[in-house]
Amino acid sequence: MAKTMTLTEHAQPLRTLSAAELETYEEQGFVTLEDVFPQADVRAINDEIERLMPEHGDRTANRPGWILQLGLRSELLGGLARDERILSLIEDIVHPGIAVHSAKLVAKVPHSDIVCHWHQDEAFYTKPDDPKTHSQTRMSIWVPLQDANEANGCMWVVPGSHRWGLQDYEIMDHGACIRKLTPEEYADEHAIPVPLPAGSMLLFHGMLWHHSKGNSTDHVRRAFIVSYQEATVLSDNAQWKLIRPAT
Ligand SMILES: O=C(O)CCC(=O)C(=O)O
Repeated sequence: MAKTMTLTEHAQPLRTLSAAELETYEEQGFVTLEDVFPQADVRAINDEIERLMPEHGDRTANRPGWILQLGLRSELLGGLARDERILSLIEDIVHPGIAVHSAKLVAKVPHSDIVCHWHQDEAFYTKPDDPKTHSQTRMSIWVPLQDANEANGCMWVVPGSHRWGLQDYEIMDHGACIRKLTPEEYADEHAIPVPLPAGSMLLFHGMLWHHSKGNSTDHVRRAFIVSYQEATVLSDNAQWKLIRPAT
């Protein structure tokens, strides 16, 4: 019989963003937090991903090892997207109410030169002509499931770029994130890497310019990424899930 995996009970009281962390998020467009999930949870999540991979793992050239619609494929990982440890950290950013926009596993297989091009998540989420897709608070959390560093393809960001609005992009035929920002050279010049230990968290604004490079190591680099938006945005995205109603 398949073993049922569970996550650890979360600590009480739940952690919220400090005033300084919230200020960093507002000014820089991102903030990092260490030790959000204990290593026992990171192991349980990786075990669940191994279980899902044969059936649901992406085998395309651009996104090997990714799993889209992750929250819908696993009770454990759907529950993780609704985990109070995450919600209490984002509730001062995402309001009124909280809804999931999407949840997925993003991966860098060993010895891969597949980049995730410079992009803004909003370029994928907002349809300019459809007000139902316009969110004021949309943001993502990115939780590395292995220590992420420059060698295995950690995230890179351009601090403050969330303030500059939606940028022009071109559609690429290769790479994991195909809506590539056209100010790419500017991004490369002003970017900083965001290395993070497994179980920590990068919280970032839907407009923040970000990307990741290849993985030159012998081991996979995975991350659980969930995008949230205020519950009043009635997206027609099939994955849209209300977590906390707007009160
Ligand atoms: O994990 C990565 O390499 C980047 C993923 C990403 O930026 C995204 O899916 O929007």
